[in-house]
Amino acid sequence: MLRRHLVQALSLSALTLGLPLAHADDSTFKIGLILPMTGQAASTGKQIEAAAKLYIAQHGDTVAGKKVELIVKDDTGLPDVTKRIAQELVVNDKVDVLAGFGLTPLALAAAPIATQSKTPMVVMAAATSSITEASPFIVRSGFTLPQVSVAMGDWAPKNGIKSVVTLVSDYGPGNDAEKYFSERFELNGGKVIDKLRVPLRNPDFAPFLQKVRDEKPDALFVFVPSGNGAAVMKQFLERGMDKAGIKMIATGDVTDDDQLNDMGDGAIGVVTSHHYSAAHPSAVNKKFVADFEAANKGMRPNFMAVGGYDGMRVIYEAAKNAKGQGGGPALLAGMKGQIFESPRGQVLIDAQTREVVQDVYLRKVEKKDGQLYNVEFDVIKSVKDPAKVKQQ
Ligand code: VNL
Repeated sequence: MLRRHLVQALSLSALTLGLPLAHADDSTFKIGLILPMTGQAASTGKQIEAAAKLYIAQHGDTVAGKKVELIVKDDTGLPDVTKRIAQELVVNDKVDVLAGFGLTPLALAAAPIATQSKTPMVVMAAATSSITEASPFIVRSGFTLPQVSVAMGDWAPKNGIKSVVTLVSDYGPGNDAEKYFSERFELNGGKVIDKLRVPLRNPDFAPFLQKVRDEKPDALFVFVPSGNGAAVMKQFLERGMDKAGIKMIATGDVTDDDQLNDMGDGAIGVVTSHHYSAAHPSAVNKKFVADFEAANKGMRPNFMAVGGYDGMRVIYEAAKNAKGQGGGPALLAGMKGQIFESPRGQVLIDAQTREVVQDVYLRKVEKKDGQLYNVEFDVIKSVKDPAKVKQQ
C-alpha cells in the first residue's frame, strides 16, 4: 500500500512538473497492454491479448532492432484502476506505448496520462467517437459506433423497415449508436417511435423488451457492448418478438463472433452492420482466423481481436518508421497515415483524426457447415467516422 502511494505521488509530480520521462532503455521496446481480463468485459480482454500474442508470434519479437516486451495488465474494467496502471506503466516500466482499453470510460481515464507523458495510446476496443479528442496522443485501431450505425440507417428503410424502437446501453457508444442510426433512419423517411436505454452494468432486458412488444415497431435496433449480445438475443427470442413480427437489426457488437455460435438458430436472419466478420472472404482473413483458432483452442476471433491485431501492426510499423528516433512524438507520427490490408479489408489510419477509415459491411446471420456466421452481402467503401466528417 505504502509503495503504491509513493509510486503515485512520484508519478504525479513527474507528470505535472513535465519532467522528461525517459522511455525504455535502448535495447527494449515496451508495450503496456491494459485490458479488462476479469469482470463484465473479460471476453474483450481475452480476445485482444490472444490477438496481440498472435501478432508477435507471426512477426517476431524484435522491431527496429529492439526486443519487444509486451506487459499485459488487468484493469478489471474499472476506470480508476486503468488510470493507476497507466501511470505505473509510464513512470516505472517506462513503456514506449500504451494500448488496449476495453470500454470507453477506461480509455477516457487513461487519456490524461498519455497527454502529460507524451506517450502514444492505441485504443483497440473502446468505440465512442469522442475518445480520440480526449488526447492528441490517442490513435484508434478499432472503429467508432457512428461509423457502423449510419450504414444500418440507410439499409433498413430500403428494406421494408419503416418504424423502429432503439435499445442501447446507456453510455458513450450506446448514445453514439442511437444518435447516428436515428438521424440517418429519419433522414431516409423512417420513424423512430421510442429510444430506450438500459444500464451498462448487469442489465435486465425483460421490461424493455415488453415495452417494445407493446409498441409494435417493424424492427428493434440494438447496441450492447461485446459480450452482452447473447443475453439480448435470448430474451428477444424467449419473448417471441420475432413471431410477433418485430425484426431485430443491430450493430455487429450484438452478433459478436465470440458468442454467435451459442445464440442458437433463432439468430439466423438477423441483419447487422459492422466492420469485421470472421467470415470475411479474403485470403488475409482466412489465414488470420485459422492461425488464431490454432493458437487458442478453436476460439473464433471477433472484431475486438482484429482491433488488437491491427493495433499491434500500427505499433510495429510506427517503431520502424520512427527509425530509432526515441520518444512518444516520433512514434505517434509513425502511426499516422498507415495504409494496410487488415483481416477486415483495406484500412487507413487518418492522419488528421487518428481514426480508422474502413469498409463497413451489411451482414446476415447464416448457418454454414453447422456453424453460425455473419455473412457479408453488401459493403460501403472507405467510411470515415461521420462524427468527424461533420466537424471538418
Ligand atoms: C465499447 C464499444 C465496448 C463497443 C464494446 O465492447 C463494444 C465501448 C466491450 O466503447 O465501451 O462492443
